[in-house]
Amino acid sequence: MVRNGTRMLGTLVSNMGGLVGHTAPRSPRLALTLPFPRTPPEHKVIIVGLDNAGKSTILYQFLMNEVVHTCPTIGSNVEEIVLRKTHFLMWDIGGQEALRSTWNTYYSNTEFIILVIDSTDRDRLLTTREELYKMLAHEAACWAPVDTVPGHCQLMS
Ligand SMILES: Nc1nc2c(ncn2[C@@H]2O[C@H](COP(=O)(O)OP(=O)(O)OP(=O)(O)O)[C@@H](O)[C@H]2O)c(=O)[nH]1
Ligand SMILES: [Mg+2]
Repeated sequence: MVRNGTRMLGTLVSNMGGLVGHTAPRSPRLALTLPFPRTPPEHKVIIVGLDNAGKSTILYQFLMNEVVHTCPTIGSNVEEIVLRKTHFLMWDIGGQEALRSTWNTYYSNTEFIILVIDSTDRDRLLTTREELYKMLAHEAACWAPVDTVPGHCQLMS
C-alpha cells in the first residue's frame, strides 16, 4: 500500500507540473503539503517452532481472543494484528520437519521472532534447540529479538 501510495503521489506531482504550465517551476514540495492517508508501518513477526507446538493456536488466540480448531500448517498463515495502534504482520510458519528448511525464506525484514515450544514435548527439546541455533546462525535472522512462548500449557489446559 505504501508503494502504491508513493506511485500515486509521483503521478500527482507530474500532473501538477503539467497544469501550472511551462514557465512556472515544478516543485515536488507542493505536492507534499496535500493531505494523503499515511499507512502505518507494519512490523514483521515470524512465529516458528516444531510441528504441533501450538503456533497457529497462539496466532488465532491473538487475533480472535479465542481458542480455535487448527490443522497442521502447510506453508504459512499470515495475519495482521493491531496492538495499541502498532501494526504487526504475523507469519505463522509450518513446523513439520520437511518444512523447516523453508523457514529461512521468511527471515528477510523480520523484526521479531516468536519461538513456540511445546512444554510437554520434552523428547523434542533438543530438536527445538538445534532449530533455534540454525536460525540464529542465519545472517537475516540473527539480529532479530527472539522471545520464547511455552505452548500446551496456558491456553487449553
Ligand atoms: N492442551 C493444549 N493443546 C494445545 C495448546 N495449544 C495448541 N494445542 C493443540 O495442539 C495441536 C496443534 O496446535 P497448532 O496450533 O495447530 O500447532 P502448530 O504449531 O501450528 O503446528 P504446525 O502447523 O504443524 O506447525 C492442536 O490440536 C491444538 O488444539 C495448549 O496450550 N494446550
Ligand atoms: Mg500451524
